[in-house]
Amino acid sequence: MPVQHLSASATPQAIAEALGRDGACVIDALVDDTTMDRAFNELRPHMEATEAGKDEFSGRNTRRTGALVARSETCREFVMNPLILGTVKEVLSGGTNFQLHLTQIIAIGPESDAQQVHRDQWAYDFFPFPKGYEVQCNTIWAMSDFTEENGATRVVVGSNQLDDGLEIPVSDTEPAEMTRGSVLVYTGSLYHGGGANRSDHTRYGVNITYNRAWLRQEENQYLSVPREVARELPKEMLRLMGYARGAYALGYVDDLRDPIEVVRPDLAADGLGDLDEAQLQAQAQLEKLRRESA
Ligand SMILES: O=C(O)CCC(=O)C(=O)O
Ligand SMILES: [Fe+2]
Repeated sequence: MPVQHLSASATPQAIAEALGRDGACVIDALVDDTTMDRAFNELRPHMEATEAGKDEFSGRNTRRTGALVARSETCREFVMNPLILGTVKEVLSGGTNFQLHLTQIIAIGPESDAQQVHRDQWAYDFFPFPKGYEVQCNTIWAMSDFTEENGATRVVVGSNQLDDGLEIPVSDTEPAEMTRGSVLVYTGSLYHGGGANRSDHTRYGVNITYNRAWLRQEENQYLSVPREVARELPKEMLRLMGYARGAYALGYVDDLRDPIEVVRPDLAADGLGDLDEAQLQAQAQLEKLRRESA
């Protein structure tokens, strides 16, 4: 079954519904060519300086360039895109908060084989999260047209509903073809992998993923984005990067301080950041647990 395409005017709810059913969908033409050109030019020197992967999974002819928040103003816009954030909020609902998990250009060079089919949530030491409980909501922004020939991401539509730990052959997947500026959105439970590149040019995708804030981030935002850069970023972006508590207690600094104060001392007066909300949610969770066990 091919992956469903939605227009950029779709609602977060409609996108989340497609993800709940299929584990993946494409939002067509979310940004234009000029925007993608800008992102590409900002990142070109960093991509050129990036070495190819050192194992089969990373791809021996694939370059993965990260720290996009530090390196590309345009990618900051991608990270904060309201339609994407609205969708993530829907998919990861039922928890206190979510955060940025990783940012990475994936440049699959010619003559690359297909990547092993996997679930991104296997990064969590293969912990078998319950079926239907999503811990990640992920995006790949097409910086090139994605075609079957040049290594479009390969997906198994509906595989979010399958058992964990399956070995799925590439022949059971299909390419999520899309035009440059479109975005593949998928859950951490979707079986997928980078496609083989049989063309003579590199396939560029911008992988930006989000996860529940009680889990560790794949890309360490505190060390990937220098303090001098972080200091200049909008508060909402810092919160998303992890300068916030995950639920009630995770990630505070020294005397239970809100971590955002370390980069933005002026925000100390901002109060407890998202703690108020976290306290309310923690209380509600506790009451629910008590009701269930009564
Ligand atoms: O580059 C792609 O199309 C997907 C890569 C991927 O799934 C991964 O590295 O986890
Ligand atoms: Fe993946």
